[in-house]
Amino acid sequence: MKIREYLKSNRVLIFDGAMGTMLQRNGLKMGENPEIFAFENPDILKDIHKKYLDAGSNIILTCTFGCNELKLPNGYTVEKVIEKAVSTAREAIKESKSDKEKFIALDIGPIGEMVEPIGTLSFDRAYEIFKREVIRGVKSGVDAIVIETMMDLYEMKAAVLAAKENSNLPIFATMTFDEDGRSFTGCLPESMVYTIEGLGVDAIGVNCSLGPIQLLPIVKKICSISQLPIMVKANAGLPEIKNGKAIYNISPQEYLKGVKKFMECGVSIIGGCCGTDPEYIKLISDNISNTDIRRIKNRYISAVCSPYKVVKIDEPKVVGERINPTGIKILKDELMIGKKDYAIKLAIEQTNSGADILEVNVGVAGINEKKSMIEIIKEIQAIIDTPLQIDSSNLETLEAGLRYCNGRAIVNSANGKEESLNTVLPLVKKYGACVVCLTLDENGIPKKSEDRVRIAKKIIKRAEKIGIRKEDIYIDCLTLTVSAQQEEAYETLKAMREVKKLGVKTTLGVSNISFGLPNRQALNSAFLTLALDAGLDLAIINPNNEIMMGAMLSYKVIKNIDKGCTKFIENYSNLDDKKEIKSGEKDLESSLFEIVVKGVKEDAKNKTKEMLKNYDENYILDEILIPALDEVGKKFELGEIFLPQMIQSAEAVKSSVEVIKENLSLNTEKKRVSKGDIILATVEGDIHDIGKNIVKIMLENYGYNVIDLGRDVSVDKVVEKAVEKNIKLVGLSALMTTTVKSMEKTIFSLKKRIPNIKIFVGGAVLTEDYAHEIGADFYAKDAKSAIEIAKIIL
Ligand code: B1M
Repeated sequence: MKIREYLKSNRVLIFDGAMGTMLQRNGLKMGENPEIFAFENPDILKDIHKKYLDAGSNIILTCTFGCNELKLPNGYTVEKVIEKAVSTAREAIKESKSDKEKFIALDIGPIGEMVEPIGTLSFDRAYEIFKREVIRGVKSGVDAIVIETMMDLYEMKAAVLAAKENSNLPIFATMTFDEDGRSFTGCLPESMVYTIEGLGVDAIGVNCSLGPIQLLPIVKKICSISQLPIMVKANAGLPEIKNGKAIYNISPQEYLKGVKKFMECGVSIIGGCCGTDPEYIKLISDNISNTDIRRIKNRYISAVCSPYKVVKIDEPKVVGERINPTGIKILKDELMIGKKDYAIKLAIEQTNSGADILEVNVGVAGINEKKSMIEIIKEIQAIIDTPLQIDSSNLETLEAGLRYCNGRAIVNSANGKEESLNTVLPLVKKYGACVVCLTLDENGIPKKSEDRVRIAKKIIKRAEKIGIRKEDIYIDCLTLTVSAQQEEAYETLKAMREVKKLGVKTTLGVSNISFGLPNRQALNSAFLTLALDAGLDLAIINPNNEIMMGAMLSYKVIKNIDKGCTKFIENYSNLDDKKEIKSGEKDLESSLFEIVVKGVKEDAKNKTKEMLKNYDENYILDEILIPALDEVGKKFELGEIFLPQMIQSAEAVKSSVEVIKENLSLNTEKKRVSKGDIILATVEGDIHDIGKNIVKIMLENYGYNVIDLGRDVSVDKVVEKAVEKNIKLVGLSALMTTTVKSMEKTIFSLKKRIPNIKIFVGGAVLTEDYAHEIGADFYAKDAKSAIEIAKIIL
């Protein structure tokens, strides 16, 4: 039986358990590369595989988790290591005594470097790295591909696309979540399901990081929405570090209890991750091999998402129409020269006004639309968590939008023309998107509702034929202009009512109704309300328009969707305050504060330049930038924003600080005799350097020569540099409780090597007392205190 058939059967599929801990038991040292150890010791690897197979695993993972071109040391290629890993697994299968069906899966883990915007690795580069692994896995003859322990949805998407586009093998895709129910980069399990399931994998699930008890709520969530077989490979509990080793505290019996709970939720693929071994797998196999799996049949609800936000189309939703150069001159001009500021502004503004989804259209004659779409999408999704609708009449642009979108998007649009059905729908299917379909064909837009419904039926049939679900089709019965085609305008609403009966969703660009008439808002809002009553699901409107949003909110109250009028009250109880905000009377300081919190780099730069005309640098730093970052920190802690957004805020501050730095150097004499050398560094393990950089600017401005060693600086590097340069004063920065330990170590080593050296320390986690406790001579609460210290010592 092939794996795909197996997955359709009633039987549970059992994976193996941990590889790393098993290799450690057999001689792998801490810090040693497991893939290389296994490559050099194939007998050990074969023995581990055999133990898992004999314990009852149906499917074993090749020892290739970290086998990518960035991680492997010189002398070892991805091809060589994968080939050997697969052949060793195959030998183990041959020699195993188990009479179960047995398969080999190519194991693919994270690259080890973060993909943009969190890291610097491009999406395309990540794709190429995974592609190389997939190609060799296929050549070596694996039966399936397992992509596991992913923490970033974007990286997962790159891996899945690499697997799909370069093989026909079954794909199992699992991500790793923390106890707060999100991945390390903030991705929701629901976002993983909607995005990855759409891409056409065979099974989906979770692995690593938590034990079965902590994983259960996450597994339940996945089981309640997924349409696929679900896989879980938990850790043997939460690890405790003892003598530098991770100790896992859950016994095989307890693990089995967890497995049974997973299966009650509908999980049908089981294995073990860190800390588990053949004993765990044997117990699972002995106890559940003959248990029928509980197939889940969830009602399918169409949804789109970013990694951080899922928008279910289970009630009328707003698609913000503003990122579209037609009629917005600034946007058009900016797109022509490759600028993205205005598009970002529109994205933020519409999200703040209540858009559930943002449409992105960059169609300007004479520009490279595909490139522009990719750039805008990347910028928007680095800052905003609102899901996207990609709008273009150009197929390449649509595909680019779908490919680089981090999450699940809507395509705008397909229509009843043969060409569109043959080209757009396959793209929608490939990227697992939803699709807006216009009821027009080679003969244009039919006048009568029956004919529009006929086209809708044709589109639905064709979409379903290639595997697009009805629920993911949003039929647009097309708004006609009342001033020109008054008789046909109402036909749109009639068609919508009929189309709704076909089990699809509907959408409309509303404002076209009033073109050429005065008081357009009156017509637009009346039409919107009528359309909503005819079954409109996605209203493509300007969310900044209060009358339109008011009509939407009112409709939801009257229709009993907004229970207890909660949203309506929430939105309108502070109407007066809102008016004040809209009138643009906010002062400059709070604007820069908000710009930083939102993380808009370019605006931060411009606003800082503007502010420097009236305010001094210290005021901007101490009263605006640092409090804004504090706010960002709070939001991060509360789970309101996630790592990518925190990075964008940090970038905004950096660009603002850059302007401040330029301004300071303009106002300071150029040639000055140095008052002495100072080493600055953010300690090992810590990458926060904004505070340290501010201290550097200030010290330089006061005439000191700063040797900046950067961030995440090892103890040895600081000591060596201090010795080499005969330094009298060193400044260390640390921002995390965990890295204060490195600070202590650095101070200890510095003092040991250069007993007379003076050290000052700073960073938000420190206090005066604590600074002395870890051996520092001075504590610098801020940049000004650092200057006072430098004056004393130098
Ligand atoms: Co992170 N981060 N961060 N972060 N980050 C904090 C510090 C955190 C408090 C946020 C939170 O949870 N509330 C938290 C630490 C919790 C703790 O241990 N107590 C945290 C975490 C957990 C993390 C990650 C682990 C998140 C993750 O990945 N899940 C990760 C860590 C990675 C690592 O370091 N290994 C991480 C990553 C990041 C970003 C990359 C996104 C970004 C840093 C970008 C960069 O620096 N290049 C970032 C940011 C921006 C923050 C917050 C929001 C802001 C820090 C900052 O720059 N403040 C921060 C929350 C907060 O502090 N409110 C947070 C402004 C800066 C001017 O202040 O550095 O204190 P500060 O400097 C002051 C003074 O302290 C003093 O002078 C400066 C000016 O007055 N000072 C010195 C500082 N150093 C000095 C040295 C001196 C003298 C004075 O002499 C040498």
